[in-house]
Amino acid sequence: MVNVIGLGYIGLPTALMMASHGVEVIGTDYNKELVATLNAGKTTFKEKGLDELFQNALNAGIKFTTEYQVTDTYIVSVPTPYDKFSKKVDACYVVEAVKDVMRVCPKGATVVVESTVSPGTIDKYVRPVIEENGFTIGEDINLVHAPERIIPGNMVYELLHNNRTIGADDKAIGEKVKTLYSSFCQGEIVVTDIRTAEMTKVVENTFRAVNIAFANELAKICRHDNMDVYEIIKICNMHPRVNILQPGPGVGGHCISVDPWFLVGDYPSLAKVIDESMKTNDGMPDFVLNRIYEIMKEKGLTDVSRVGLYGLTYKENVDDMRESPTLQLLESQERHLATGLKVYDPFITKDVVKNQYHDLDTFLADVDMVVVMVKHTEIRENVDKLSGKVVLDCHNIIDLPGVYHI
Ligand code: SAJ
Repeated sequence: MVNVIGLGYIGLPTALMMASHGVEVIGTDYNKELVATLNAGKTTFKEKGLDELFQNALNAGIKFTTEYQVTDTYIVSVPTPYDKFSKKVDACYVVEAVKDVMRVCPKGATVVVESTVSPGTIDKYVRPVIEENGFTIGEDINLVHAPERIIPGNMVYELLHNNRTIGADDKAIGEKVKTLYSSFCQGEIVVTDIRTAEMTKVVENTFRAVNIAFANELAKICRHDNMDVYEIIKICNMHPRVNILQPGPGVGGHCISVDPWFLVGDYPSLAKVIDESMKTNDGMPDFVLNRIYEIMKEKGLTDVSRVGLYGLTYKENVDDMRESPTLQLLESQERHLATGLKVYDPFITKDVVKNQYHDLDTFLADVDMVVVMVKHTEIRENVDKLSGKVVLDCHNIIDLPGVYHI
């Protein structure tokens, strides 16, 4: 039986996927409310295909509890935040979860850490926890790092089809865990050592962060001299070896806006390009705020409360607001002692910020200028409702005359 520890954005789909593919699974989370929701037959976040997967897993007998189980395999998928000052990984949740596993696990158990951690974290923080409990790693407990790779918005498909990395001290243990993941994973599964697995995960997200930063920098250069960044990227990408990403209002989520900082924190004198890239991305909400004031001036608009931000989540068609560019922009606005921007997001049904709306038409009726922060399908399907408004489109998706861009 597999005990999946942490039933959040990664742990829950992973547990459901395994259970749906014939593995006996019990999911554990310390959050009683979350466990109660799952036990009441409801999922805890919106994700394409998740409800169906949940139903399949329930039919297959998955169980949810707050208790750690006595079993032979544990998958730890708890969050790894970063310390905003030191920029280093904060492994406290992983450490606590492994400590709790050590209290119940029998000798011979395998502990798989799926949470993203910076290179060296397992050596520095996880191994000591196991050893302090009197276990010898490799003899009594097998330790494995199998970082997740799925993208919010397409998690279920990617869980099935993405290639995976498994890091283990011992090739045979790596192969054993590979067999477990092969129960559902149709991609290639590479077995390597733990430190390499730690590094690959962080490097993958850093690659994307640096490339988004490049696109954002191009947007700034093009804005400075009034060139069309989208046309330029489109033409450049016709070159066989060029593939530039898209500029946007900032980078959110719990991965690309966080993981690269681990490398900056650990290698401050070496990770220069990464450091600059992260600063560029983090500066985008402020850049958008300046654009708003610039456009308001040009259009003779004076009332900030007649300006509305469309989108609160960190990207399209998800309900996840972690590190969202809109939240960053609102914070920045408050720092400048200005408030009043209106906000709406179809995926956020609870009130989380000031001046928030829950209906597109009412929101649009109350604003003269709309800033498209997130390219949800809803706004793509309602472009006509924006005609007559001043529009700042941060994603180049609104095809109307006179639309402004970042
Ligand atoms: N973004 C841009 N321009 C782009 C692409 C993205 O500004 O061209 C922005 C998005 O709007 C969003 C942010 O970047 O705010 C991140 O979005 P994303 O869709 O690129 O990635 P995440 O954070 O949802 O998921 C990433 C994925 N990593 C990679 O693609 C290398 C996913 O595979 C990982 O599993 C996930 O991080 C994670 O959990 O680490």
